[in-house]
Amino acid sequence: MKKLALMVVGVMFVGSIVAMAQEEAAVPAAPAVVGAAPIQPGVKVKIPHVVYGNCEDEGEQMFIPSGWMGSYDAIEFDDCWKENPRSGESCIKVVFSDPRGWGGIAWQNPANNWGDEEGGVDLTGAKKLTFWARGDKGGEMVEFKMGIIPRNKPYFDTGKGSVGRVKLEKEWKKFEIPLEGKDLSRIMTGFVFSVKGRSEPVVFYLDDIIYE
Ligand SMILES: [Ca+2]
Repeated sequence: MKKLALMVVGVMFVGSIVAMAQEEAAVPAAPAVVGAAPIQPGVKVKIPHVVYGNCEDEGEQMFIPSGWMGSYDAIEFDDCWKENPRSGESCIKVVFSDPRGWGGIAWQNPANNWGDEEGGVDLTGAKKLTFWARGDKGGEMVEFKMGIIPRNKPYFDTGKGSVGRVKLEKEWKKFEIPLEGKDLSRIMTGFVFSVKGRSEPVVFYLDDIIYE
């Protein structure tokens, strides 16, 4: 069982490197090939669509924070953190404690899908992805994005967006990834963060991740 889990993590890691390399290259998407098979859309949801609000909402979640990347064993993830949530009773607390590595989590549909299985969510109509974040001390650097499954995968993300790497403050602050004009008909990875390690553990909080 443990061996299987490690194999899955290995595949995830390779997938994330490919996704990062593609993003850094910033090559414009190739024009659609005439006669290519139409893209199968994801499950249609109403907008606004809440990716995360409170841990009690878990039964309704479309996107699952299952895609652990990089130094995944240095990530602690608690989506029922009760101290100082931005809304309701809970928020997400993340601790990353590999000083030399990087780590991240992708929210996937279904869980553990890196684009090889059918899935995805149709978020057509959303104009932005908003979320709230704060750092434990202030000054934490974290990158946020969505749509990281590249087009060479059978079930790729039809659209992607990012706020880049941002500096968090000690107080809750709202961030926004603009989505107007993007094809949101099949979003496989609804939310992604990645963080580089520092000499001390990087601790930050997230709440109210919403397509609106
Ligand atoms: Ca909350």
